[in-house]
Amino acid sequence: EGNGEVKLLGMWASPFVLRVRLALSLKGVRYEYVEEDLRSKSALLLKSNPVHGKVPVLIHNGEPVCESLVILQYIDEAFAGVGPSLLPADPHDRAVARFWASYIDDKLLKASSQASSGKTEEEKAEGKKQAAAAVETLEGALKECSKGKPFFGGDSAGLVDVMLGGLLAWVHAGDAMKGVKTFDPTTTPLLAAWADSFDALEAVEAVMPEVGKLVEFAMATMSHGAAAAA
Ligand code: GSH
Repeated sequence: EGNGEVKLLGMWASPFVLRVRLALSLKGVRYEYVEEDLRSKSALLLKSNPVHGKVPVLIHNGEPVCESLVILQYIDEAFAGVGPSLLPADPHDRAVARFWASYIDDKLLKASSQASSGKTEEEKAEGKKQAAAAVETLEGALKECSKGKPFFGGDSAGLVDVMLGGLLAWVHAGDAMKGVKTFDPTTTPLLAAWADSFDALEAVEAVMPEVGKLVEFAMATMSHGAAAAA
């Protein structure tokens, strides 16, 4: 009611799409979800994101918005009257939240993808090391941003929570496959507690993909890649 027409072009396993679904769910914005086949992209996707041809794309009253971090900030502004804000009110607090949101893409995500798809074992090991360092840095950021509350956004989940939360399903899937704990309660107690609190939110549960399905998807993609390389 009153949101206008909201459509999201997505792919169920995409952590970038999940960010947007989390934000819409937390704010309580109703929307139509359209699943894309990325091997055979729809005309609507190619027309809406002609530069990258990637999901997510949010289409609001016929106007497309691309890039997950841009979409999240758009959602906060365009639906300011609906549900809680993702960004805090104070300009400096907003800047800090945006800083950590970018850090998650620039450092954590880059390092993690190098850890899993680096060209050499050395490259992978370096990615793993950098990802671990980024997680440690985020533990410190959580301490400062949350001021003793459960989320980066304080009492409720905000921009940084949604950015990291989008990766959470894949963190769980990766942990299950490797038998590790990325957000270890002994080394990163705040992030471990954060993950539990975030997963327990009703709005989050409603959109999180099943970890088992992601594991299956990862195995299928990996054997695909191995077959292609052979
Ligand atoms: N920086 C983009 C964002 O944050 O939205 C990344 C989006 C992205 O990589 N999307 C992938 C995609 O659409 C799915 S996870 N890939 C299709 C392609 O590259 O052709």
